[in-house]
Amino acid sequence: MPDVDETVKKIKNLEIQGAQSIAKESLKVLSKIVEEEGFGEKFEEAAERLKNARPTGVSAHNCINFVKRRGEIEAIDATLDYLNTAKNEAGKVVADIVKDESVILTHCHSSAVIAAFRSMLDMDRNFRVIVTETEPKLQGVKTAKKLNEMNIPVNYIVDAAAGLYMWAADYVFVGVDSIRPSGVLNKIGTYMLSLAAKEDPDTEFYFIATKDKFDYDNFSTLEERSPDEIREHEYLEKEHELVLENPAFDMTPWANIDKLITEDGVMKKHEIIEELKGRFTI
Ligand code: RUB
Repeated sequence: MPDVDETVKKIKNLEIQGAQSIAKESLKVLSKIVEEEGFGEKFEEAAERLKNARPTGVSAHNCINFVKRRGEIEAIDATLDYLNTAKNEAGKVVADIVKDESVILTHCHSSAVIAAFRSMLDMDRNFRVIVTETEPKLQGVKTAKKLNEMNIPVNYIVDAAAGLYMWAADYVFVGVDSIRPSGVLNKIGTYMLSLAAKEDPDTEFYFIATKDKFDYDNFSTLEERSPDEIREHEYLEKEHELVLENPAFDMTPWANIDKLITEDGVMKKHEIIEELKGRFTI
């Protein structure tokens, strides 16, 4: 299955990253399979591999299961449309509530956060963005590049500087991999940012998501990636009596979150818990 192999490889090595992009690319591969062979064995096998390629982002799991339940190719296009529309709607909700002339700190690369910045531009908001480098693999560079293309002023900092820069930030905007009853999963370092924001009474901490990020089936786990991604020093390239660990995601508890924003608006904790009792549908 060349397309499936290639896409799974790109998802695993982060060429395709961010929960929503992973879901979209997975749906596109499945669409080709359905066109050629329908919802048969090949679809089932590919669906399982794609859903499990990145076990923290729950979006692919939800979207693929929705398409399977519907069992018709039209559901794939409808889901792709939903993902774009819902993200833009969530972006508008954000743009409506943030104050003008604000400074926003962001971490990693989230298409939902980019959509919020785009809506803020559409509403003529003035703002600048502090972007953390997001090690390993410097995923913050992707965000900085995108913001530059959008002519949004950027301050780029190393991850360890985020606590110091929190005083300058009015908001922290981060994306979402999975929404759980106990909190929100996102790129490693998000939890630490939430703690720093909580210490600063002038900084609000926002997660920006769409409803495909709710972990209705208790599916997501915190992905641990290869320690090879963090062997940046020659000392670490050799065998030593140390354990190299590379967790890719962490969980931010509800107590540290000011707002979770989706296409439905700002969701309250009890609404989130209620939503988690249902299942993903568009
Ligand atoms: C990306 C990451 C993003 C979420 C949300 O991690 O944590 O914040 O996936 O992204 P990785 P989006 O680069 O390891 O996939 O808003 O695009 O769904």
